[in-house]
Amino acid sequence: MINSIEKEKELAAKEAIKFINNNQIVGLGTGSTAAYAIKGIGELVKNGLKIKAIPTSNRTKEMAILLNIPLIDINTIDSIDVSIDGADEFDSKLNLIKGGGGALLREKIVASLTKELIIIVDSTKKVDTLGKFKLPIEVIPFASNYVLKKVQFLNGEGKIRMLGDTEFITDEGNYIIDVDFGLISDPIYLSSKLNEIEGIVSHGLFIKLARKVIMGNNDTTISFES
Ligand code: ABF
Repeated sequence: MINSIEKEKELAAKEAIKFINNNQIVGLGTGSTAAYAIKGIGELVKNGLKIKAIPTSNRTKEMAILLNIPLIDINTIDSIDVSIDGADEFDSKLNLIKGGGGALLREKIVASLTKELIIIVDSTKKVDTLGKFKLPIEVIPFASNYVLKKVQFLNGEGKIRMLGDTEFITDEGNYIIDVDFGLISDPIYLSSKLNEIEGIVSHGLFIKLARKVIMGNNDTTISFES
């Protein structure tokens, strides 16, 4: 028996893949909600949908290969038509916190190239103010301690994400620092300050990137548009 949260993820994913059309370039997100969308896209491809996909992580790439979804190298294209991805939090302005899955760098690059970024979530992800979820920040290992100190000046308390006894390593070979900034009243300001810190490769504040959020809500979905 699939639980209600998983059902909400599945409903959101099913709704999102309706926006994919033939001959499009499609960004494939990372995480458990995005996985439902990738499975659905695999079915559409099996039934004749012609797309080229760009995965946002190695694990998404592996899933796409297993589902025979044709892939294309991101460095051979100028834009992406539609991308479907998950999120950890979203607010009323469709600003997001992403990166709980550790794929935020490639996700943000794909999102930045995407004309129509569709975010799919269950109902636990909607918040009035971002920040309950600690903000993931991708840093080069050489700068991890330096960045931990710099974020303290922004009232953030960070910890290097571990996997067992060693640091979690991203697909690009970097570390993730998860930072508790408390509730983030001005995500645009915080994003701009983080962008100034040397050694930060990317952070999980996705500002003005999402065009649509489709949220599973009990046995239906609700769509939010920017
Ligand atoms: C990914 O999906 C991440 O950016 C985000 O952290 C995660 C959410 O995972 P899930 O859909 O499993 O809740 O895009």
